Amino acid sequence: MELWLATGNKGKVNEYKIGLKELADLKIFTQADIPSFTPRPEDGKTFLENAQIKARTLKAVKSGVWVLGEDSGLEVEGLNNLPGIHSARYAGPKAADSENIAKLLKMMTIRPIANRKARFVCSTVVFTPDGAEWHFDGVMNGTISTKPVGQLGFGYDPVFIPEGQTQTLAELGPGFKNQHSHRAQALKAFLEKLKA
Ligand code: ITT
Repeated sequence: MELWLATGNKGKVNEYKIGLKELADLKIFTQADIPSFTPRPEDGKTFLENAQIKARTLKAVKSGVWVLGEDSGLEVEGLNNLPGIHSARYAGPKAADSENIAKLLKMMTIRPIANRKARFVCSTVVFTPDGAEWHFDGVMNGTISTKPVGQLGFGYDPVFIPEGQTQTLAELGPGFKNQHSHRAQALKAFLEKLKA
């Protein structure tokens, strides 16, 4: 099975490789394997619309193979669900993960926010080799810590404490994340559909 991931995020790619490792004959490629590939602007209004934009853009140049696009992000209740679909660029167009985290923690102190409940959301769009479009979603609930802790993972992992845990995702690491994350849930649904 040849699967093309419509992402430029290496953290996501690592998690897809782990989450799909039970597929023995799987070969994973990404948009980076096409030197001329230019991603389209993510101007959708929802995670699903943006995942469709990513998957459709790659499918336009890679037909007859499996293509997967994913849009994900962090919704913080006390910030009216921001950064949401803007998670990757919360602190600016080329923001590093550390800058996005710094902005998030600052936003939560400008007007002290008691409600630190948050969720990671993942929306995936898969095109089968014959062009059918499948959707798989996942959500992981948790809270935002007061400071970044841990070195593992990517994005907002250092400030996200999953429900029922006392450590951040960046401390818990891939063993936990690839069982329980928003992305892991979407991947499990994809694997189930493949087996059906
Ligand atoms: P692609 O669009 O190329 O896939 P991206 O990083 O821009 O890469 P998104 O637009 O889907 O991807 O933005 C997702 C952002 O949400 C990501 O950059 C992180 O900041 C955050 N995020 C999503 N999943 C995460 C996770 O599992 N752990 C930590 N942060 C995550």
